[in-house]
Amino acid sequence: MTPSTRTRRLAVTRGVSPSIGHCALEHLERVPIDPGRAQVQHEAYENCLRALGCHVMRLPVAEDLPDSVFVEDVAVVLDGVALVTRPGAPSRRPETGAVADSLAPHRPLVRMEAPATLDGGDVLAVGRTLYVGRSRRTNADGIAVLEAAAAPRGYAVKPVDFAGCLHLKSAVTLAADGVLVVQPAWVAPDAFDAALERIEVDPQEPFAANVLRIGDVTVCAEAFPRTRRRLEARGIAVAVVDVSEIAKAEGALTCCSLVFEV
Ligand code: CIR
Repeated sequence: MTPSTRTRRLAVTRGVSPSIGHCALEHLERVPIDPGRAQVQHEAYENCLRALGCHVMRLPVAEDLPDSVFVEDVAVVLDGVALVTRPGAPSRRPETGAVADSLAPHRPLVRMEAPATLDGGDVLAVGRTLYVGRSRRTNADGIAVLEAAAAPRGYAVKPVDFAGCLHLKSAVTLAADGVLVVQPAWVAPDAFDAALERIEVDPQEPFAANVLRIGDVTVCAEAFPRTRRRLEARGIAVAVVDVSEIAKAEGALTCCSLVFEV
């Protein structure tokens, strides 16, 4: 590979807002969140991404945007295009500007307009297939806008029903090439290509299906050792981070970054 064709992996993140305690919630009871502790965990998460070869581009903290650490929801970055979403929660719509500015040097942008809504947490990319959760945050117009942006770049969009959690990626993510980690109580495992292998979360760890694949390593949350052992038993290399404070805001691992090649 010549230097001119070498790619690097970028991870866009955003510091934890001091107002995170006022976050949007769908399924969790509101409990106090320590912003300082969440920020320490977030920095450890960023360090984990760096250790896995990402160049971390951290956007400035937005004091008045409680959920702004969850950058995944405001954009879907694909090969050849980035869709700036219109998040389903109105309180989150002002988050898009800073993230769009960070993506503009790297991808042509498509901006979603009303009445479409979509949260990036509902979009699971498996190669050129985009599974999209129909949720309280992601409506049919949002899915249509995603399809219009993605199809010309060779992506197929497949809507998926799920229930019981905030986003599709709370229920299923990619644990390795061709391997899903799934919470079967929230999404039917047969909603996905039959060729994909499935690892179910341990029944004692309902929130363990959100893992973050970076290259050949899968980042898992410290809170879910049983499910992590299932991945390890399958031969998957894992890294572990503690996101317990961030989890109180109904966020997890994929939510806190937008990772893509440049
Ligand atoms: C929200 O309700 O939008 C935030 N409190 C949590 C968003 C987490 N994002 C994600 O799962 N992709």
